[in-house]
Amino acid sequence: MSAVADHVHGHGHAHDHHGGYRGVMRWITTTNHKDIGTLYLWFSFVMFMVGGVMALVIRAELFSPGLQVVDPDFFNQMTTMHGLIMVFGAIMPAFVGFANWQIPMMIGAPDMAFARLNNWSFWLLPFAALLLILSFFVPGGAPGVGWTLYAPLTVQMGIGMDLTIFAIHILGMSSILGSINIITTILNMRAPGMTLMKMPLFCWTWLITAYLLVAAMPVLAGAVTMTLTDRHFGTTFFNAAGGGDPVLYQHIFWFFGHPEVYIIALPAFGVISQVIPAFSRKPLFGYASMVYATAAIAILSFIVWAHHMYTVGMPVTGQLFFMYATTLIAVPTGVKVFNWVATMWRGSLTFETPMLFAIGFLFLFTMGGFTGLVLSLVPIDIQLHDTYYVVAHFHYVMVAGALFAAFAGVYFWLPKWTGRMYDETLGKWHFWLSMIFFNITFFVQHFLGLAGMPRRIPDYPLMFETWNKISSIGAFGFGLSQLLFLYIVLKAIRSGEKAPEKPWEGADSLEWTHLPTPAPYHSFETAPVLK
Ligand code: CU1
Repeated sequence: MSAVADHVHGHGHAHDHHGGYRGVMRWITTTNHKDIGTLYLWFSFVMFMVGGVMALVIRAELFSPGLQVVDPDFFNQMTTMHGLIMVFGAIMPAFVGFANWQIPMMIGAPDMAFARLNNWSFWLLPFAALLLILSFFVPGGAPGVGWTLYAPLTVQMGIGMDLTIFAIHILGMSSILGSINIITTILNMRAPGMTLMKMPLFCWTWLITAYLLVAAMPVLAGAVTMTLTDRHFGTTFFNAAGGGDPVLYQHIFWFFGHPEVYIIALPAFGVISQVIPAFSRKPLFGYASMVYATAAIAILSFIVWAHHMYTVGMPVTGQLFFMYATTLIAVPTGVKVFNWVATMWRGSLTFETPMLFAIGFLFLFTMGGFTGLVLSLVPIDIQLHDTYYVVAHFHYVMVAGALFAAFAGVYFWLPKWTGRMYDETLGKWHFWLSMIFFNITFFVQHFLGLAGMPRRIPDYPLMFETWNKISSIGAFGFGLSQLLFLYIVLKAIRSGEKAPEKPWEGADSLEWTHLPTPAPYHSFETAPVLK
């Protein structure tokens, strides 16, 4: 690493080995994008474990028919907090962590545009997480209303609901501030020669995601604020008795909620679009069409929200509009999947752990997309609404989609981030265990849903027992497999072999993801310095 680059990018790492007060203060006050990226990623992992334990409580209860592990109230609190924590605490911060690490280096910027704002964006998160956890310990406990926080149930909940609303405001602030930072950095701080259409695709997906966040998060803030005033200040936005409408809540929530799906998915697409070219030793196929497909998905994501609400009693015209608009999203998504496969076509493929997770993503995310297409069809959705089919569908998108992409990204960039290699054999074990247990957990949930098992209910008739047992066994296997991931990362950091300059045998992470035009820099560690 050159002295200049070290000064620009490596600041802070010199203090790595100071413990105690200075060590703590360094992480609290850091304005370095790499430090903040690391904080985001570790925070995300901790939340992933917390949300994961909640998932296991749910699966333990559903292992057998009858009530045995938890009472229905606590079960509802688990489904609610599992969802909120995984979406806002685990998945979103993971990709903001990737953004912090990668975007400045990929576009040749010395750091993020607003370095101190960046620090604040991160440090808001632990307080939001604390509020969510705290809600379990107040009278009435956490709100057991589902992560969607539907009215009118939310109006009747205890003070835990208010803590949750406050937490969502803070999470939203963090996301909006982070997005402003990402947009400003990408639009203003690219190195000379780094035009927008030369950026690695990961930067494009985050630029578009950041706009989605700025547009969608305030809508969620509005929804929970209206809930708050309905609860405490005598408004009746969602109360029919006062002239309001509970369905209004669902419209507002899903106007945020559907773009949120793509806020999670687009950065995952970005990671996959870096990993697949690298391990195919070919530039990304159809770069421009990838950019346009990403933008098209983002725009379409704002006009499909009511596909979550086919059963509320909307006019057939409305159902048809939202059905056609939703099926339209399959077109740009298909363009992406085609381009990933075409990138691999006749490439010099190797199958290290990041590529395994990327290919796993490709298969399973595409399957989640297809079940999404199934659910977009009104007559089918009316049958499957609020069943385990829906749960299976979005876990293919969230776990095998977003989480597998995050794993691909961690294994791919860990050598660059830490200077050390992870244990490839153990990495492959982590992939195969995750792949197998994921499918044991979630594939069978399609059958449960098709047979009519409702979601968010702690008990079920005997006929659902077999698949539930299998699903629960899979879930515990999946959970345990993630401890292996923690071990692999810690082992790499502490005693991993020194990583070569280009760890992937000629497939440096940047060279192969650009258009043929030479990028302003080729090596990760020697980013140009802006004069
Ligand atoms: Cu949706």
